[in-house]
Amino acid sequence: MRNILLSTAVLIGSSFGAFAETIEVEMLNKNEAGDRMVFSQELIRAEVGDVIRFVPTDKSHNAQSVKNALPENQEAFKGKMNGEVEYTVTETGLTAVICLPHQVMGMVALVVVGDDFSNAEQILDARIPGKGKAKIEALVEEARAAAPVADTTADQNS
Ligand SMILES: [Cu+2]
Repeated sequence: MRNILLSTAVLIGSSFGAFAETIEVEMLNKNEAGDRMVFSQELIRAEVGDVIRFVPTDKSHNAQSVKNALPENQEAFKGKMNGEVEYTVTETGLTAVICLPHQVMGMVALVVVGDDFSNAEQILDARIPGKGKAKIEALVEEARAAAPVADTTADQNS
């Protein structure tokens, strides 16, 4: 089993040409801009193989995925209140992340992997209440706007 895991890791590493990273995201009562109840990063760019670690810097928060708002075959996650939790990225696509008690106040984040927006509609249809919904919509839009446009002229010019 261990060998299988190791070779899978090698395959992932070689096909994406980068070392897996750990990305730390803090759960905060207030960020530097003065926004209350927020994740320190709201648009989280990651690659397959990366680990996103949600850290309870302030109390009374958690981090978890939302039903039907993550890539197919990607394992969901749910951190405990005041608990650190890691989300290991295995699939490309979008993942909505919420803090359960504060999603209504907009404490949400969007994980973007591989500039794959194929599940954007599911993310936008996910059941997220209050300001969380509007922020997820804004984050999807922001991520899309910043995504590199497929360069169809590359072959012709070379
Ligand atoms: Cu919270």
